[in-house]
Amino acid sequence: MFNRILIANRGEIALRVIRACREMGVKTVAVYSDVDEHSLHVQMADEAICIGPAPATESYLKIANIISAAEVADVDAIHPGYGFLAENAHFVQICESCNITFIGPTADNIQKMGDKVVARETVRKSGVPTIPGSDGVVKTKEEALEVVRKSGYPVLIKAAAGGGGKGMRIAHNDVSLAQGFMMASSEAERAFGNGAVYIEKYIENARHVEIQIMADHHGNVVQLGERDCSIQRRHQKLMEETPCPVLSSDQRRRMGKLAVRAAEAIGYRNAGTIEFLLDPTGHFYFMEMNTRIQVEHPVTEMATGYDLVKEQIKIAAGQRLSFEQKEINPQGYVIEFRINAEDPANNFAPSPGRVEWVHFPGGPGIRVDSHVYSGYDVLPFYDSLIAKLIVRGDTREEAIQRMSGALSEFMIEGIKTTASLGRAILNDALFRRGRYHTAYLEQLLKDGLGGVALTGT
Ligand code: MV4
Repeated sequence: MFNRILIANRGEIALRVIRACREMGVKTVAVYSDVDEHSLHVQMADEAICIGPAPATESYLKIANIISAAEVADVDAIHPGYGFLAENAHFVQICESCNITFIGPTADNIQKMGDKVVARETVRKSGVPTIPGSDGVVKTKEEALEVVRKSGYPVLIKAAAGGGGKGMRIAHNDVSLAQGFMMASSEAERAFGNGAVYIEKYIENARHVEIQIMADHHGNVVQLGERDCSIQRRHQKLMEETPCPVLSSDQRRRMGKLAVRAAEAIGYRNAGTIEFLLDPTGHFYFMEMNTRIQVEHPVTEMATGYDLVKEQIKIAAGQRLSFEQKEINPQGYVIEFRINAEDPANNFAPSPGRVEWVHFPGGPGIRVDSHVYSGYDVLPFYDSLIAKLIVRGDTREEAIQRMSGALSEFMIEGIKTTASLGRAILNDALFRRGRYHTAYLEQLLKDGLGGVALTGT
């Protein structure tokens, strides 16, 4: 096992990794920017090193600074958390050349899955259904028209280097296709330095269902069940749950098997997620793969009882997965709600500032992952996530009740948060029946939330 791990991140995920290391007897090294001096990850780690000024590009994203800190602190490994350098293949290569273990997938895994055209092609060849569309990159408007003659409208034009909804355009006819093709391509060129785009049939009213994967270095790949992540706003997830309320046990079994097959097809290592789009008729298709531990991983931890971050570390140290597929048995109903420092009454404008006072919920079946304390300054430079409330119940109704109670117990003064939106969703009839899809939240917001006021408090 490693002696010392550097955590190349901040906020709640840095604390999450520190907790896993502590239980494993591994020493931790935090890194922080100037403005994060008073952050909890700095306090909680065994050692902390300043890596630069506030802008992430000058600190948390600056590879040379992270590697220097790792060398100075003499760590064996780096855990990247999510975001920042977590899916940077170049960073993984540099870690390798410095003899530092990157706790995550291989550079090749990241590269392959980062190119959505390669990902789609590789996965399709292994027998996993992908969304009907172009064979690879579409180079011209004429080629785009040719693809649509077979699939029909509507279609989505997606950036090969995109993912998470960046550089996407919908087209309903030849005119919007030609226009969307040009716009998606130039937008992708500007954003990613790679203007390559591909085309998929647009699946309307679909749900986003993803499967958690873990793979060790000994050829073992397991899946730990699904998370329904359809409740999103502008491609930012707000709420996730397991099990997916509309998946039959047969569909669940098939989706799990296909996710394992996709991971095996690319020789995947460590924690990852296979995203599927589930259409209203029950068909599902591979969408993309996330090559990191995700924000919503606690949903799976609460359902399965496994510690996925500890498992990541063990795998990176060369150990075998500590559980087999046949032992994995997700139990109960888990919901996560993300609390962001944003004002839902003001178009979700960021709401940084001092937390004058905060109280977190507790009790049976409730988990809170947060780096915030009374007196903490929510900084404007980074992600607005300030807490994740995760609840588990024996039934979905119990989980909803529990989340409802947890949201009322959550009290914060000084900043605005998305907590009131959680209450509105939990009270919505469609959510309660499990009948929602990826456009649900924007629709709910437009419809005025059935009269429930969004207060920001
Ligand atoms: C789609 C789709 C419908 N059809 N692809 C959005 C983010 C990126 N992961 C891909 N996304 C979508 N791809 C086809 N062929 C609908 C979406 C989509 C979406 C997906 C998951 C969660 C929320 C979403 C919100 C809008 C669109």
